[in-house]
Amino acid sequence: MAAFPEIEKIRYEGPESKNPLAFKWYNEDEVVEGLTMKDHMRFSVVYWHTFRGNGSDPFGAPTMVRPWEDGTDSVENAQNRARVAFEFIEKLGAPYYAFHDRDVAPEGATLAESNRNFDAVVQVLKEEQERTGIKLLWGTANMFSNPRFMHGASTTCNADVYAYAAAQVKKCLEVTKELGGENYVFWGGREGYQNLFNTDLKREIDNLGRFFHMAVDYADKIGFKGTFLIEPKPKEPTKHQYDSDAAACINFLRAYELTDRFKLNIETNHATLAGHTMMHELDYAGMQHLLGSIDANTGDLLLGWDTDQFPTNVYLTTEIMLTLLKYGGVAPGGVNFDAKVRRESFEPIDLFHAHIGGMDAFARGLKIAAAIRADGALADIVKDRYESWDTGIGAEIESGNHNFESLESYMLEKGEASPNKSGRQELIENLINTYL
Ligand code: XLS
Ligand code: NI
Ligand code: NI
Repeated sequence: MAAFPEIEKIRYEGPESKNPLAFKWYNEDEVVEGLTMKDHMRFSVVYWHTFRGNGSDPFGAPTMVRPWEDGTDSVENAQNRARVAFEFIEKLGAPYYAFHDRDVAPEGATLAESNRNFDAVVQVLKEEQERTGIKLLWGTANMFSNPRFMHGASTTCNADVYAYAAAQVKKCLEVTKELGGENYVFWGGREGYQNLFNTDLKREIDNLGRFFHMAVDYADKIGFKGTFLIEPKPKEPTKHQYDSDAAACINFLRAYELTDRFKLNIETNHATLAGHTMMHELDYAGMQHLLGSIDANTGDLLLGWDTDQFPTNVYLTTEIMLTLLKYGGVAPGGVNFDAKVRRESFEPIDLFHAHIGGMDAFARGLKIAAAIRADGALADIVKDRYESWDTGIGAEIESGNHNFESLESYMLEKGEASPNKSGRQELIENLINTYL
């Protein structure tokens, strides 16, 4: 039985359409900079918020109305939910999805039982992938919800829990491979600390590096070729997460010699929690060739936590798409909506409104970013700003032909530096608004 019988496949109707269940901007076959919108964005629906989010918050009970749920945590209910998930993703027209092991199947009393439950649901996921052509963008293991992970998983003080986490990632890698997953994500849900007095920082981070090497070794053993992605986040649930931002993750990856297999999955709300913009995090990862994928959402200026709202701000999506285009696109990553409907938006149809809005916001961002690039005015301003490096002393320095002594002689002879040019920030901000 269909879960959304009254909803047909969401179609592109153009900006003039008043139909809330149609795309106004996302036209999957439309070609922008030589690639279809579908291939530019590689949209992905998350299993956890969209099919497991129940609307509870620290102050209140679940609110979501999900008529397909039978109220139990059985494998049968999980299998049925998987079919509902694919009906939703198919009607939406997103090419990818992403999951945690424990979102898709119930945890059992033992690891072996959890693995059996997982396999039973994976069978349905596989059938549904084959039926619809929807693909797995990435898998990940939930190593933060169960109480055993209170001190962390790969950074825990309890070696048994570390072993449990390893076994869980091993299984999740096997499943991700079986389902053709294109990436594998590590978000360090409790990999951090609440208090440094009880924490052996070096031991925890060394063990984290060791854990990732074991993951790479096992991937090689089973022939999993997907990219590993670390998802930076500075806090929540711990007060300090080790993978706090792009720069911290990149330093870790280099120190533990993991940059050949790992990239970053950058999430908007995590960037803002870290005191950065999404554009900063993307640019930082991109310039180090470590930009792997994005978790698309947004926070709220008035709320200080990871609210995971759907992105609707076109200025934000323009910044994101401009930066993704700058680094050659997001593939083999994607634009994964790690976002949830508000607890007051409790009806199933709200899931459609939310995703349609996010996809349209990104489609507009893509078109605006492409227009900015085609026009070239912004690029010209930046080029002009750095013009002193293109010839003369700048070019000589950049080719490695100077040292402190030679630069001192240069400046002693010249006496004073050439005058600065205006940064033109306001002009640039006005210019960006002309494309919106
Ligand atoms: C939590 C993270 C999480 C990861 C997957 O804040 O965003 O949802 O994306 O474990
Ligand atoms: Ni998040
Ligand atoms: Ni995320």
